[in-house]
Amino acid sequence: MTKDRSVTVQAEPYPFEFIPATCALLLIDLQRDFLEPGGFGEMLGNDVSQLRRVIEPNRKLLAAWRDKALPVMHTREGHRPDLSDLPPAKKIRGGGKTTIGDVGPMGRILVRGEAGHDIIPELYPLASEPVIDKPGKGAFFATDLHAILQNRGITQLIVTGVTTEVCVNTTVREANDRGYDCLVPEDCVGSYFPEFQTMGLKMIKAQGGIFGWVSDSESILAALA
Ligand code: TIU
Repeated sequence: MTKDRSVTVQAEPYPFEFIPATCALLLIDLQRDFLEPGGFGEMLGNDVSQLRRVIEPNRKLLAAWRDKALPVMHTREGHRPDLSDLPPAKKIRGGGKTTIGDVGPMGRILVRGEAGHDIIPELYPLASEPVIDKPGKGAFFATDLHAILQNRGITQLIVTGVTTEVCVNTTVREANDRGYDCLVPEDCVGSYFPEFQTMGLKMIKAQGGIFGWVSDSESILAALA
């Protein structure tokens, strides 16, 4: 592989062509609060085991990106310890007894610096990989992600992480509106709800790829080899 030459991945609705040097692997919210028991995801009533199947394919994709010194970025959903960036509507949403900012089993829920807010050890960022702390579901809202991508000349994204229909979908839509091509490997994104996993992926690739492309990690690794 030559980093500056285009490679082609089998994808839907049609093959995805990308230049590795300017295509970032963007891992969305692979945080303990979402993937481990006792966190925010479980508090919302979800079965976290549904998400854990994404860890191994993400690990392989991440290893390939690192091996070839291609751009990698991570995001985390969460808020300042004083909760000044937490909209009151988000704080009370769901009507539960314990909400964002309250103390849970892995520290204060979705608060920066707390154990549950951090990225799972299996996919932990290297010091050289930017980590974008985001207060919303989309990775572009109220963050410097767009500036970082532009400064590095990145125009295409492989978007992975959780959850498919919430933070991944929102981020892909935001990226698409800003002119990025997005490819989503279906085995690297997860939902607590099987039907949302299916529909969340269909929405991306429908209508000729209205928001992007869908493929899988094996196809991407094969293209890079
Ligand atoms: N990261 C992300 O998707 N945040 C969520 O709150 N997702 C849910 O599915 N709840």
